[in-house]
Amino acid sequence: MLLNRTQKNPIKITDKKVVEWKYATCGYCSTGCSIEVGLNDEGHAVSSRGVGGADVNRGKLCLKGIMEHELFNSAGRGDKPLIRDHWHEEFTETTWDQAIDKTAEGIRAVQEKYGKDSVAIISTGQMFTEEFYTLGKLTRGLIGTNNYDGNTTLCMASAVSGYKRSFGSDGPPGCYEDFEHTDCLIAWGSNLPEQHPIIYWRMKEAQEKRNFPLIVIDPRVTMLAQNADIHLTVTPGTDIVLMNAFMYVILNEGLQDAEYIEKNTNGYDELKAEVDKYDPVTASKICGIDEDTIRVVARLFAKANAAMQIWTMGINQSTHGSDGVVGINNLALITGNIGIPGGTSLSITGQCNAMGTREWSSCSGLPNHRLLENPQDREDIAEYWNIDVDFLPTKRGLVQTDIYRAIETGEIKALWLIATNPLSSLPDTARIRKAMERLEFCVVQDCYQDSESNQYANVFLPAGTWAEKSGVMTNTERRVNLVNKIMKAPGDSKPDFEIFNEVAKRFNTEGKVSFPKTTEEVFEEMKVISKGRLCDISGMDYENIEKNRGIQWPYTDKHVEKNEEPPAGGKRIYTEDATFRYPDGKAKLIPLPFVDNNEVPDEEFPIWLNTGRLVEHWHGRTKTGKVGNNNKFSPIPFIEINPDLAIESGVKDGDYVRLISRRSDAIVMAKYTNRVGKNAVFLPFHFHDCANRLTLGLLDPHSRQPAYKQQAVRIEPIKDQKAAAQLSMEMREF
Ligand SMILES: Nc1nc2c(c(=O)[nH]1)N[C@H]1C(S)=C(S)[C@@H](COP(=O)(O)OP(=O)(O)OC[C@H]3O[C@@H](n4cnc5c(=O)[nH]c(N)nc54)[C@H](O)[C@@H]3O)O[C@H]1N2
Ligand SMILES: Nc1nc2c(c(=O)[nH]1)N[C@H]1C(S)=C(S)[C@@H](COP(=O)(O)OP(=O)(O)OC[C@H]3O[C@@H](n4cnc5c(=O)[nH]c(N)nc54)[C@H](O)[C@@H]3O)O[C@H]1N2
Ligand code: SF4
Ligand SMILES: [Mo]
Repeated sequence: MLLNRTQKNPIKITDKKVVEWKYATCGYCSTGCSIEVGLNDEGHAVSSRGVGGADVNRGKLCLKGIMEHELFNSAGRGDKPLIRDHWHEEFTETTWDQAIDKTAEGIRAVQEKYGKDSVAIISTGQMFTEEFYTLGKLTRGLIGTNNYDGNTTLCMASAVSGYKRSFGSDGPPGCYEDFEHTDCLIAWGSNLPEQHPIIYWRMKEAQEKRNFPLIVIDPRVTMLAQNADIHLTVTPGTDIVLMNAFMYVILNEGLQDAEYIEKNTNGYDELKAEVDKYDPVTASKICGIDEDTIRVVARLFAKANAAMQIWTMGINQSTHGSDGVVGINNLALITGNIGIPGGTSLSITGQCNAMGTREWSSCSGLPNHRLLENPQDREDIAEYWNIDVDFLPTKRGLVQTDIYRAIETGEIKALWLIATNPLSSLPDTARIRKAMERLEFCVVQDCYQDSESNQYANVFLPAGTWAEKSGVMTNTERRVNLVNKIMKAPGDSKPDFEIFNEVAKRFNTEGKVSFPKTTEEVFEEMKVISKGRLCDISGMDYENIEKNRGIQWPYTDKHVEKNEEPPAGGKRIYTEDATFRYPDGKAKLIPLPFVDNNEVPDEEFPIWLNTGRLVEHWHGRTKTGKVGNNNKFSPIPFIEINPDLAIESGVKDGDYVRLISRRSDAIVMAKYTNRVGKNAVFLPFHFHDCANRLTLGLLDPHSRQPAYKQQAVRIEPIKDQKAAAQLSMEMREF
């Protein structure tokens, strides 16, 4: 008798004995998956699962989400506040009161000696919106430094800047459902299957049903490119030339939506005059895409009933990052593809709450997209916060990348880092190290004590992370979703929100400014100041957010009054004529001359270095490096290298090699693959003291975001493979 499969080799799934599931939103990427954490009868978190009824992920999670409960018990967490007088001394454990006193005194002393702006505060896209809002109030309303920014300058600044320049405000116009309506999709520099796996799944499912063409523009054969109908391996850093050439074809073949342009935009003539310089033949010589392919894609896009563009870091992280975003918006505007189902220009955001920072942190301005430069906005916020309006600066201070330059020049003397790790994430590590050494006072507030930047801290404030606290986050499609507190933060560590409230007590000595005790109360305050604005959340509360598995903004009290359930307000913005955020309601078409200012390969450094991500890891790996099932896929630094280039360089598959740039060098393993061309290598930036030793990080002139993806290196084989292996093993340590 034949045994059937289950009898022969039964699959056993361990019963984790979950007695209760608790609701949260994933704390890694900006997809914003609804997640439930399973607790056993001892209250330990033993499992994570996707939430079936959630519109975003419909029961699914990627391999980071599925392991997320393991973070609660992971190695390297901080559980006691630590202090020391100089960064090269040993830390000593202390009480919260002393650590917070030292923080406040350190900030005050530097401000008294060198002025208010000599202290910089750098936050993140990885806290809750209520935490950003509270930190913003503390920084702008009480501490009073204008040099306050987030790591979002490394990530979303070009998208923000491009949206503002085109539409008069930040705010992505579309949503994931647009995949279900589109007739053509262009993805610029975005590797969805690895970086936003569940958005990819939504896109793929829609594509299988309706078979729309997918065009991927990326110098590397990513997993998304493998699935593309047309893959354009653009020459690194030249996307705007390609955009101009697409527009050349569209405008010169009369494929534009003239009525939409007339009703909704300004600047057509100026745009046309610039675009006319980029005929496909001229453009092809710069961007490396042949003239016929340029014409085919331009026509496909313009003739589609509804056409959509998405993009991520291949565009934002460039010396033309902001222009790239404007170019994408230009293409959308001239073809009438904004605010319609399937027709949009959708920035795929990075961190879980990068959008929340953009909306509420006050980093680049004041809460809810208000501007420091606008007197009415300053008046409004000063009144809400009960502070003197003259205390607020009248224009934005330095961004993160410029803050580091100001540390070098001695303009900035103290730094408070919150949930960001510049020593691993900023370009040119050696330069960052030198800057950190110059600081007179540094506070690091991180959930992991082994974050590299903590080497330079005078005070370490151990924070809770993700579902060790409660609050909301906004995802890529403007969906506000809730994280409930599921576990207590380890040891004596505290939620960031509580830390901010404690620091606030030291600066709010007259008690004039209110700092509510719970994040839910903060959310209620935010609702009030959002009323009537683009990002209006006045119809939301924690209860209806969880019930709906997230609500997209705008969702207003008016919707609630009329009993209109979500998604009544927020699927798309700019859906009607002339609703853009410039005073006349029209969007701007902006000409984009191409300036060739990148570091490019030459004789000495003949190979492009492209840096980015892997599906299993998160940034500097403080989190995923500790989760076995994530870390084991790629525990050591490696490059993707084309076999032809490798053989020419005397490098075997699996050899350790030395990469050398004008800045420094790094030891990595060489992995053969045809994903990269013969003139380029791809290096994931997840490993300590590796990718960013090599990067140059030229800045975009509008957004000041670094160009992490374009620099030049050379490769040297290594004779002593054993020693190199040892070095590489050390780099995996924390
Ligand atoms: N697993 C995982 N997921 C993540 C993250 C993570 O660390 N790990 N981080 C999150 C964050 S914060 C972000 S910002 C996103 C980033 O998400 P993505 O931007 O999708 O990821 P990257 O790998 O940084 O870069 C994307 C692509 O840009 C391409 N590229 C390089 N140069 C150019 C160019 O000149 N033109 C074009 N068109 N493309 C180019 C690269 O080849 C690469 O394939 O991912 C988020 N999701
Ligand atoms: N070469 C290269 N460099 C890059 C990029 C690239 O593509 N190439 N991408 C850039 C981009 S897009 C980004 S977004 C940045 C990311 O750069 P970083 O912000 O430096 O990245 P993370 O490693 O995520 O750092 C977050 C820190 O916050 C801590 N943390 C996590 N959750 C919490 C919390 O709830 N509270 C507190 N207090 N701490 C917490 C983590 O332990 C970690 O130390 O890297 C940039 N750097
Ligand atoms: S796709 Fe992003 S949000 Fe969803 S589970 Fe994975 S990391 Fe979390
Ligand atoms: Mo990012």
